[in-house]
Amino acid sequence: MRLEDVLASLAAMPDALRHRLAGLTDAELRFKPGIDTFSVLENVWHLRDIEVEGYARRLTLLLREENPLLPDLDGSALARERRYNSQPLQPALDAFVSSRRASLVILADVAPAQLERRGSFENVGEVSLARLLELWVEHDQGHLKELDELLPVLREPRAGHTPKPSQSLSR
Ligand code: NI
Repeated sequence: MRLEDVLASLAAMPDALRHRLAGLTDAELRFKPGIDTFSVLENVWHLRDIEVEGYARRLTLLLREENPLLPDLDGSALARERRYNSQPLQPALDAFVSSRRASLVILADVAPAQLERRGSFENVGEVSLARLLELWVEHDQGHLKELDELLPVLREPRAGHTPKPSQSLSR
């Protein structure tokens, strides 16, 4: 992906997320179609934690340190430990959006040569900043797809199929 496409995709995520959350009731937000499938709310808290404690942190490490270790995160463990499905929505959404905006400000000043900076991404292997940005976009897109499979089920729970277990729980 070209850098400008990556940045455009990352910048579009807050609105893409808000669009999918619009009009959902509290019960719909928290509805879990299966034990291994995230609710809408769990998806949003997961995105918040992966954004703030995952990608924003990895971006800083890659730009500041030589060959840093970029920690992975265990998304399903965090969802249980932090009781995502018992939390309010708005703080997660606000924190996601504000962290994403701050990262985009940093990324706007990244020089092409910096895209070749490298680190060791736990459970993934050596990555360049360019590759990290692609993984970041893939993570967004994976969760948008998951939400797009879940939302029709919320509207017609009996008619809908059961969504597959949550994907991209880590990283
Ligand atoms: Ni994920």
